[in-house]
Amino acid sequence: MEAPASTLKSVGKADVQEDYHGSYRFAPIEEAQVSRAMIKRYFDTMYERAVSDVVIVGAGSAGLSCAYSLATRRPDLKVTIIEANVAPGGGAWLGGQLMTAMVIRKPADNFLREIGVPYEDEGNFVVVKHAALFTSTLLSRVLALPNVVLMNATSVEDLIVRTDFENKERVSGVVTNWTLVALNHDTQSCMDPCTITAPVVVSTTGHDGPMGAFSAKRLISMGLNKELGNMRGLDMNRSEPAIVNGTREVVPGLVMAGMELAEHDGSNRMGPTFGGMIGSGIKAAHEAIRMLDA
Ligand code: 48N
Repeated sequence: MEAPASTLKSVGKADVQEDYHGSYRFAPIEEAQVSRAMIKRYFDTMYERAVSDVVIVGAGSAGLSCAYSLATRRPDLKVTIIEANVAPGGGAWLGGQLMTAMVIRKPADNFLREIGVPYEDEGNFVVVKHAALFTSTLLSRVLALPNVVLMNATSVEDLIVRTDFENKERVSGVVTNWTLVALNHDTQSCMDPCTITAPVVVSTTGHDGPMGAFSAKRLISMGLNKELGNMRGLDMNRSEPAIVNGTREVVPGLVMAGMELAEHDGSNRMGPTFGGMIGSGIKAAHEAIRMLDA
């Protein structure tokens, strides 16, 4: 029921004043204007992105590096990022053991210069003074790109799978729900999800854990893969090239990257160094473009 016009009349010329001596004045507003400003934008976006070109699952360092590389190389593509947490960024807000500095081994420092993150050069590696400086800069660059949409507080609960013309199963999108709903399926009767179809899905959901390694585990439970490789012990020199070089289309339609790939392949972990996540995300962007152009 439309609110009475009188309460939604356009306010006169805003008599605003930015004053910090007691007479700060805002432009007047109607509560419904705030609600409608959010509702229209969010649900128009949700409607438009129900069909995307690439869906990236997980906005950690690998997923965000992929989103930036993909969306800048191919501004024609509709890139939609689905992130379960309210706060995107995954594990990249801190370095290791809650310490704040972030170590990135060369040549991944090239990406820092590309997005404009300052660092200290230590020879074979560089140090960003606070991991949040890297993650917040990368997030701001990604969100400023016109062809990228981030849906946070939203979980991928399943994968859309179709049989292609060769009778092979192909991942063709994701099944989504608000994360608070996804976490409460056992407390309420069926709360059905929504869907986003896309010819390419990039899964970067991180280590195994309550929400992590989502696609790696789902591919097994749906019979598209036999078993989880299970990430091996820490070996920085072995793990980072293995993850970057191993980033690939693991089943038709789905590229896996970042620490989720370590769980899928059984490669080593690298601990508190993030160059492998950056390189894996960029490689995933190249893979997605290859698949779309095939
Ligand atoms: O940061 P993560 O966990 O994952 P990556 O692969 O981007 O980066 C991993 C990196 O932070 C490390 O673990 C470092 C290098 N340590 C290595 C080591 O040896 O310990 O980001 C994954 C994101 C998170 O933000 C999750 O909330 C999100 O994915 N996520 C999901 N989002 C939507 N739907 C889901 N089902 C889902 N599952 C996880």
